[in-house]
Amino acid sequence: MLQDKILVTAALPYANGPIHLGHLSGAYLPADIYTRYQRLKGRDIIFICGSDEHGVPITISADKEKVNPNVIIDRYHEINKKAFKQFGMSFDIYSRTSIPIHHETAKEFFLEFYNRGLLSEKKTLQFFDEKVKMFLPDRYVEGTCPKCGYEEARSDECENCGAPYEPSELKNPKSKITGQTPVLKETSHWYFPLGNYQRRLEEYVSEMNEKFGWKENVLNQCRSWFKDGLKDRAYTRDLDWGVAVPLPDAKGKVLYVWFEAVLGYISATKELSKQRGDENLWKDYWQDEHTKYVAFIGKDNIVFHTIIFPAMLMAWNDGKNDKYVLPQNVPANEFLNFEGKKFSKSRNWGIDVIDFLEQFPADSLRYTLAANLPENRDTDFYWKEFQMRHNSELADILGNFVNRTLTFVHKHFDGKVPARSKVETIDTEMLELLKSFPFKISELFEKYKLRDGVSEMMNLARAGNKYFNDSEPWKTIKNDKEKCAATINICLNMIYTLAEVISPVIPNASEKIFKMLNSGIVKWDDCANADLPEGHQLNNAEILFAKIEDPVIEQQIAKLNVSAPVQKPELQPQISIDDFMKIELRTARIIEAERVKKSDKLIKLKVDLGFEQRQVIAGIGKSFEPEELINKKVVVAANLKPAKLMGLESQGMILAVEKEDGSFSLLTFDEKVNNGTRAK
Ligand code: B3M
Ligand code: ZN
Repeated sequence: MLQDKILVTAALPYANGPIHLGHLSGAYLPADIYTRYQRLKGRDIIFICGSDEHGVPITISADKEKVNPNVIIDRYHEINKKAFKQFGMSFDIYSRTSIPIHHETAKEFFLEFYNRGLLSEKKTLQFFDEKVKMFLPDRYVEGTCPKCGYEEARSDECENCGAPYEPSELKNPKSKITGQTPVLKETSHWYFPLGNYQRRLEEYVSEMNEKFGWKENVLNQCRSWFKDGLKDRAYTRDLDWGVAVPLPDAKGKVLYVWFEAVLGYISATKELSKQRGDENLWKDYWQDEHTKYVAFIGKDNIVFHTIIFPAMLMAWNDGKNDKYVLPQNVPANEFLNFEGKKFSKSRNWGIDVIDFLEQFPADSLRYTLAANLPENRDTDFYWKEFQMRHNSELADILGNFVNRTLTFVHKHFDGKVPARSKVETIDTEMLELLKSFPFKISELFEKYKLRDGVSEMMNLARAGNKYFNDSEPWKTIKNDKEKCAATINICLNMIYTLAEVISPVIPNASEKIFKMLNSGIVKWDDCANADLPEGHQLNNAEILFAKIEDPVIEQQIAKLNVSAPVQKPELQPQISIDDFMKIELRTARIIEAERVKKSDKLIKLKVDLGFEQRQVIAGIGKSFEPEELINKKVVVAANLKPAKLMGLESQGMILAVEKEDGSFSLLTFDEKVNNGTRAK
């Protein structure tokens, strides 16, 4: 039996920057295609989204610009809302987590857990910046790793060697806000006993998977969390931006952003209830066991939607309250990259959605992204592929089929649907095939195989062109007008079905086609039986997709290679020439290289300085294989005091630059320079 209601949520993007194409591919476009399709199926569905406006990502952006976080969230909430609208996202509501109803909802959940004694208060030591009187979250502290000596380690974990440690073990800690040395101060937080829910969560995931087929990438992440064992999690933070912890003596504490952000889906639905003047609307979806709840997200949010949020809902449901539905499926996508690399705002790699849509039609972007969704693995957006999909598929296959048929009707049949009285095998076969498409696409969409559904939709247009070619109406119009009429009648009905099945993916083109057909959209299941009546008057043909010329695309590619202005870094205080000359920079050739055991970062090198050979331990293991390093001529800081890394002595340092993605590029010399030559 079909469930009668569907609740769809799409991850709430942080309102600290503009969304890019990767976000669209990861969660938003799949959610929109699915929702639009379900609406055509006649299902009772609501589609919820909004801005995530709390958490450290917001405060970091605000600090960078030296403004109040409100300025940041107001700005990006509006920008992203507009971008989503232009892209054709058909949310029922695009809410935000700064609204009072959300604060109330989040507090209600917290208090429910607190009052039932589920939360335990634990004391820990955390860094505190006395100058700004604030506790520093992990990303706000930097220091030297107690294990490997890496100088940009975070307060609880080293990015270089991966070692976890207590904040008190970090050497030379510095506050990123003031640059001062923070002190360790006792703080207390409320912990949720996530581990107690492990067994039930495992059962939940496996039951949902058995019944509804979860994606392998999602199951794998769940399994690995279960394997490591779920641990208690602090659901509060020391921060002054967020939902205040609703307890006395909790000044300066807010709810952990992920605790409240997932509840944002519920509060957004409550807001929708208000807007629609229907107090119970949100309960009709969230608290009705017949609701099918589908949460669309990107791969970095999986654990929060398959473990953290379900555990919260289970905990709530254990009380005597109305019970919430849990996600029935979490069809998370992998990432979309851009021209072979990760999107990066600071490196000017990628394009904002609004900029894109100022120059190209939303449908072309939707189609290109949909045809290449990262459903099972990361995929890439390439400008050239975008041009190809637009020109060779949307214009040459879909647009051409519609256009040649409509033009033909206007030329030879006065723009009226001709009769289908003389049908031959080729025609009945075509009609049979036509009927199968909506079912095929339906089956794929129901299983979240949206990319395959999209390719079927283009296959229908392909079949249309083939049928048109094989039937040769330009010949039959001269010698068998009745047959010609049947061909064109069938082509028009194919176009009708096409207009319907493309609607979830490219809604604007769909609307234009229906207008040309002087007709309107019907229920999905009826579209294959569409029988445009004989004599039905059609409207004029319109070009659906104008070609995108090469120079337009080349201009976009050229923009990428201009590097973005980078922020001026804080430079060290000036030094004299004499100070500089104290550093002995000498050229050396790498003669041996091997990985340091139990470290993926460190490589043990032997370098030849001409006057002697030295052992140097370099943290470049993630960027190079040892073999690649042999014979490279590098620059060594040769008068550094020896240091020990993982028990091995390092007698110098190799000069390298760390790129933004964390990988290294070595400063090298050509082989004509003698070993041991001084660089100055
Ligand atoms: N804001 C993370 C993100 O934008 C987070 C998602 C919240 S979903 C409730 O990727
Ligand atoms: Zn380390």
